[in-house]
Amino acid sequence: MNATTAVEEREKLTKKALTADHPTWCPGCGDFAVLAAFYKVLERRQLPQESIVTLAGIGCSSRFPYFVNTHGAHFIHGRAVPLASGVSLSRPDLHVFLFGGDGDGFSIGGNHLEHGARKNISLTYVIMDNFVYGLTKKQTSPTSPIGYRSKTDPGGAIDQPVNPIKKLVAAGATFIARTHATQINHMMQMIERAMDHDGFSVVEVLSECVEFFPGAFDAGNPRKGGAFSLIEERKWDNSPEDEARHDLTDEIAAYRLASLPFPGVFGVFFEIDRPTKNTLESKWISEAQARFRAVSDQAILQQTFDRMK
Ligand SMILES: Cc1ncc(C[n+]2csc(CCOP(=O)(O)OP(=O)(O)O)c2C)c(N)n1
Ligand code: SF4
Ligand SMILES: [Mg+2]
Repeated sequence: MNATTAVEEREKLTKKALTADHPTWCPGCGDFAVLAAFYKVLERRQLPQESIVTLAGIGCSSRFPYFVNTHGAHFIHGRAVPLASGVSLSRPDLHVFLFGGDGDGFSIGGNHLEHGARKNISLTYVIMDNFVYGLTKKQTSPTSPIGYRSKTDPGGAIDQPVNPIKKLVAAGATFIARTHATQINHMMQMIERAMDHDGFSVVEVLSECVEFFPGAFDAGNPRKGGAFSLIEERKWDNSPEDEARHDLTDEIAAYRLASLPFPGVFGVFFEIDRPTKNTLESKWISEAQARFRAVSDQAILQQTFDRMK
């Protein structure tokens, strides 16, 4: 091997290379499994390390970027989608991953989530849903079930919770999946499929807060006597049994699956192809640049200022 080859050859991306700070989550927190699944996916995919970005808002789950040795930022509570949108639009060469909680995504960041989804920004958003505000020590979250006793609802929550899948379908997300933090292989599959989707892809992970909502997801965990029921996807193989399988492009069918009683079903609920804002905007930028090919950026700016005088 000559010196040039040695320089060009990349070192394998290992868990060791991807590990940053030691996670500060409580022992047994479901978020550890999500982090382990993410490391494994990155090891399997061998993406160039410098092309990976992990971003988050605020919350226990949003501490994720501290623990991953890639580009990253821990941003303002609920504002991770706009940050990630800017990174994704300006750097189409990067893989943008966003991590956060139910509070960050559906409460304070709910409005941003909807606009990221309808614009179909190219990014992968893993929402670690624990049905509670963990970091701030047990307030009712938008996904807390009715009756959940918390510091903000000592008599039990009274408000109808958000249904994440229905909200995402209605908002216009183009890939929506649901998994459970105790099902590591399934969680990895869902994250990989979300990564492979070009558009606003979201994976809701039921990730237990052992401190403030222990046992919340036992009903979806076979090891705790629950049922982890998978969505059977349509194969389009003209077989009679295929009729009963789930058509991923059918919004109404996704709603129907999302309406099943808790713990519901797991897998991909919805996936369609729709042009991303990334593609539409870059086309628009290159068309505009072609029109002004001979003029420098500074001259264009000056002309604009002159027109405003
Ligand atoms: C503007 C603003 N409002 C409120 C807070 C306080 N706060 C921090 S994290 C959080 C909720 C986090 O819940 P979630 O997103 O579900 O994450 P978890 O801790 O459960 O993983 C709240 C209300 C804040 N940091 N900033
Ligand atoms: S408070 Fe809950 S969500 Fe936060 S680290 Fe502890 S177990 Fe995890
Ligand atoms: Mg939470």
